[in-house]
Amino acid sequence: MKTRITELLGCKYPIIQGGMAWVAEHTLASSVSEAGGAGIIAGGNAPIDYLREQIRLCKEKTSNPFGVNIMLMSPNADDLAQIVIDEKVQFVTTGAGNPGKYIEAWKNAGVKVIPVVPSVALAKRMERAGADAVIAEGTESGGHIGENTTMCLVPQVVDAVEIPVIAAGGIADGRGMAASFMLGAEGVQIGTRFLASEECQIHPVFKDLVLKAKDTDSVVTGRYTGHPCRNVKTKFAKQLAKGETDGTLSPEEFEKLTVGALRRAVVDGDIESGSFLCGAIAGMINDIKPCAEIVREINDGAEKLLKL
Ligand code: TUI
Repeated sequence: MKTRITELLGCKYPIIQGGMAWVAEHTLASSVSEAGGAGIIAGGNAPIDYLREQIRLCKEKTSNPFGVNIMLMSPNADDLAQIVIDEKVQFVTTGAGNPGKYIEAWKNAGVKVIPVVPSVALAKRMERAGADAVIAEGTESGGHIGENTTMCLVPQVVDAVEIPVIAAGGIADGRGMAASFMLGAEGVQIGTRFLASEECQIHPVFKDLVLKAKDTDSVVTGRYTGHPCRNVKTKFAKQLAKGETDGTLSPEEFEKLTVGALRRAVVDGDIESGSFLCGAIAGMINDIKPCAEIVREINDGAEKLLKL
């Protein structure tokens, strides 16, 4: 399917991999790009040398376009934003904030800019600031989320801006992609489905949690800290959610317990104190496949439905 997104990014399919902190490293990103999608390396909270190395390793594995996600709450965001320019990365997605102050420098360097937006207001601001596209991300997504759902947010953003819109949140197969296109999206961003890919480097315990998850097995924690995150409903996540709701855990204690929790989940598979970020669609994912198969099946499934 050719859309303004495949044209913008120079990829075969309008399927963009989510910029999952700690998860989206060069093996996953290059595999998605080699499959004809748009792979992404996550800057997350990483040190700048780590990101530079990951970009270089990715270039060795694929000559197809790939991008970098800048998590704007990172203390290193300024330096990570500059590395994207120095390394001539094709496109950047941003999350957890307003990337306004970087957009001009990225555009001047020829880097395509695609901010994640949780609202119509931010989508319009990003368009005015020169963004090439936006990702309208619903609350079904894993990780840091906004309030509105994909079904409600995507058509409202599509109506509000002229630039192309990528839908995200709760999309993991051809049906989700076709539905997104019916809402006016011209691409999809997919995270959780790629957690259960062969090339994804997360701890096997994490993959198993995704495979075993049912429809009711994700929970949002951290609303009261201002950084709500959707996770697999482990005992740890349930404890956090309970402490938050019944007032037995102060926001300070919550922050203390969750510092380093992404790393503990992804690297150590630590079920006792790791935060296993994942989307509400995890219940639908029951097998581990190569990225190439995932990308092809989602695209072909959507194409078939959209031609009906
Ligand atoms: O960024 C994400 N998902 C993430 S980031 C992350 S790492 C993290 N760790 C601890 C605390 C918080 C994050 C894990 N998952 N998705 C994109 C996204 N962006 N979702 C929501 C937003 C967002 C929220 C507010 C984007 C802009 C925004 O605007 C605020 C403003 O300044 O207008």
